[in-house]
Amino acid sequence: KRKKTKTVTTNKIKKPVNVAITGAAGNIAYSAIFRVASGQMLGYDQPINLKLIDIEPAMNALKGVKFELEDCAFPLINTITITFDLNVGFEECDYALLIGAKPRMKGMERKDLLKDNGKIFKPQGEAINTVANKNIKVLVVGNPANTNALITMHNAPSIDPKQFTSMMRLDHDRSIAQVANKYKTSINEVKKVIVWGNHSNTQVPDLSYCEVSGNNIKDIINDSWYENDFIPRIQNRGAEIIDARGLSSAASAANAAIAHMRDWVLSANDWLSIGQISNGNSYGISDDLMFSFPSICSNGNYEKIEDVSMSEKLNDYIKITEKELIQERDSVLDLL
Ligand code: NAX
Repeated sequence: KRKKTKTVTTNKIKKPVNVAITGAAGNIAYSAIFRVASGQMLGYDQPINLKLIDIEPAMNALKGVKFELEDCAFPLINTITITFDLNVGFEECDYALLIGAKPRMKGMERKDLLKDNGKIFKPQGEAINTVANKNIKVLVVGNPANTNALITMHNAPSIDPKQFTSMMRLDHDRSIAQVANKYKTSINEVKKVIVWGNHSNTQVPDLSYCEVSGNNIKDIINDSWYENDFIPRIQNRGAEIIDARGLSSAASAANAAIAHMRDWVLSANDWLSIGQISNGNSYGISDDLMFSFPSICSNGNYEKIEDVSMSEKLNDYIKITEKELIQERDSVLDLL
């Protein structure tokens, strides 16, 4: 007599995706990698092949990170590769967090970093162009992030420029936190914040469309708090953290990188600030800059929110951040 077999229904298991992280032996990566591995970036049902990239002298330290990752026994981790070979690290890569660069130390200006760090991103763009998947999503964190993203994009001509972004999310989240603090309300009540332009102290945090508990707070931009406290606070928050910690922000930067990629892949119900290629924008910003615009994400894509109107004063500020990005780009023309 034959026994009846029971049919068991299982959830379909997703195919692993390849996630590359550069600067993987560094501070931001140490805060980011474990959260990515736990599913906080791509979802708790998405298996991951982790490709951890750093320079050759950092391989021993990176081996230690790999050991710790293994010891976490993350169920979503399929494989872990550590490498200094970009063609191995970016092979069939689906998502890349380009974090590796020299951080700005006390007293150092971002423009000092430009020359040194720009050189890191040209070969990375070339490797992404050759070996990564064509639908790769790239987030550049390493400073100067916007111009480094532009260099990476230029060196990967076979990939849609829209797949390259630079991180403004930390500035965006800092703005939300300051507004929530000012209005003595929770983070969830603050919506439609914008940070325009460059991730530097010329960035333009804009509350013209901001809503707190559903009410537009645009009049706040005429308040002295906006001009004298809020804008400089956000523009100089990185330096404020370096002063206090003696090190640049790491855990908050990692958090912002994860949130940026998560919302790009899985969507978010709010405006976001995303450094993206400026071509064809409705704001009169020059083409060929990685410029932060207000954006919304859906179905794995982001779109600029067009035709947000702004005061003359904000427009003047935006021209300053645009000018800085043009100067940054012009100083690395040999890398584009
Ligand atoms: P760390 O110095 O701790 O780590 C950097 C790591 O990058 C090191 O392990 C180093 O060996 C590695 N690296 C250097 N050259 C590399 C290359 N060619 N390929 C791969 N890896 C390479 O710096 P950390 O604090 O992690 O900061 C990393 C970058 O993020 C810096 O450029 C920093 O300025 C930038 N930041 C960007 C922020 C943003 O909002 N966009 C905010 C935080 C942070 O300041």
